[in-house]
Amino acid sequence: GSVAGEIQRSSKFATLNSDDVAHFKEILGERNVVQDERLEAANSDWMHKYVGSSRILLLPKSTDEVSRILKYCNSRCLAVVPQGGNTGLVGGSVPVFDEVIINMALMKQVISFDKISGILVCEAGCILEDLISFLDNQGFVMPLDLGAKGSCQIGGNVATNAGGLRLIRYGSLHGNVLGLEVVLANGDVLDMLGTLRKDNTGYDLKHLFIGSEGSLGIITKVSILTPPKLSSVNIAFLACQDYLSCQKLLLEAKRSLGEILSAFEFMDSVAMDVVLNNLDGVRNPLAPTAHNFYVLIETTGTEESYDKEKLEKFLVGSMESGLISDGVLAQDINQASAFWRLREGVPESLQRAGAVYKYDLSLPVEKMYDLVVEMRARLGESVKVVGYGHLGDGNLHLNISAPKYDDAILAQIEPFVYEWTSNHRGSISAEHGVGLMKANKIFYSKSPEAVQLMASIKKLVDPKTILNPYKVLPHSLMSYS
Ligand code: FAD
Ligand code: S2G
Ligand code: ZN
Repeated sequence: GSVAGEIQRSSKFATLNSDDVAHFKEILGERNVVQDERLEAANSDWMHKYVGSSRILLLPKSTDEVSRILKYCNSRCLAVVPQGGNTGLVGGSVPVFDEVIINMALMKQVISFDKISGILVCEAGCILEDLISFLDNQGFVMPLDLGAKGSCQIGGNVATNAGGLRLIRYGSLHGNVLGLEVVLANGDVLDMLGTLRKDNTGYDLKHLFIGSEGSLGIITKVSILTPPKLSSVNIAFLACQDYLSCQKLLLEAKRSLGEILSAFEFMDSVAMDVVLNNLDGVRNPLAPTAHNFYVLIETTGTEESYDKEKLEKFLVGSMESGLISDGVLAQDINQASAFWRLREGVPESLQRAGAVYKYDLSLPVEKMYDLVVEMRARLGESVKVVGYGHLGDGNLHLNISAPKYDDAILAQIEPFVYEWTSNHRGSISAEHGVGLMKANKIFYSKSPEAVQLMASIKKLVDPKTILNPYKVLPHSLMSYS
């Protein structure tokens, strides 16, 4: 990515030597110290846009091993990058230079599950999809779902404060996470693994680590409140002629579907074309008419007939008032999955289409699509400008798809897109985090005083700044040189 080209490896950090390798093998055992071809995947992010040059990948199996590794790295001033499923999209999960990679994949035990309260305690390396399946058998659901569920880990979800497809219903991880166990840079284990819904005794420190992107500590255990699985889930795939109708449809959905609304996603016609042209086995259920916008609505309730009647009434009303120009209600689980595939498949189809510049923005809903229109005017026909995302959360995924990465294109996008967002008092990162990509852009969305306090907290908790250096905070405040 562009930022890496601008920064130098900090001379503060030691370089890995054979004693270090021997020490890691003593702690982890030979097998879980990796220096073979598996390093290549660990050094490159999901988009293959950010590539590091780490010479070692460590796979701890327990909190104690994480503690002993960090204590050692801290004493040696070896920089480290905590890694989960490596599905992050802002360059936060891979080394910039030769940082030691600590991947949590082996720490994937479910520790306890309370079938009455729905409180799950598990290790950070649990893959989201595995937790979804585990809970399904218990009659519960995870309070988040995202397209990366097959690889992302709950530790990475918490570290990035991942939003995803159900935030409109279950809220953010700041509300669902009840406790964390975190290992600090010096090896101290911070046990905040409470399972209480309410605990007002002192500062609620876990919130510092939710969204800290590996820069304040390594999350080793998570305690999370999981909602009961409800029996009636319905999906509708709708078409709108213009963006204003999408907004009005959102308001109408909140009003007339109310408590059963559980997802409200939108994608424009360019996104639909990219999906249809790059994924196999998908089709537009509202063809052959081409529409300008598509909306996926999911309801989750307890009474199938009641919910279906409510949804059908909403669809008929929206059709009559012209808010939607077409629509279809999934008749079975296959159709429901096919509708979700169209939405969840956008990132993968963009990846297959070529180079992609991703902007994950929070914006006032009424203004959101103006930016897509302005970007199209700015960039012309040589690239595809795609607008989609979690409209219910005011979260736009603006993706610019080009045949290949080209700094001339980047120069037309940045800083324009950040300035536009800042001028509309939006956020330059709604859910993906800041990572490496936006470490020096944080001032577009946070005041200097707030960023200064973040840097002070960072230096208090990680004085040698060995945890995920060059990420999240502006390099000017972090004295890497
Ligand atoms: P990684 O990518 O491995 O790491 C992400 C960050 O967290 C890094 O800074 C890393 O250092 C840190 N980290 C990882 N594990 C730990 C730990 N145990 N302790 C401390 N720090 C840690 N994101 C959304 O918010 N919403 C979406 O809807 C969404 N959809 C996606 C769809 C696709 C197809 C893809 C590829 C990605 C999507 N993402 C989405 C982005 C990404 O999946 C999330 O950010 C996810 O939470 C990252 O989890 P991970 O385990 O892959 O973490
Ligand atoms: C989604 C994936 C990231 C992107 O699909 O909700 O978070 O911009 C995104 O492709
Ligand atoms: Zn998203």
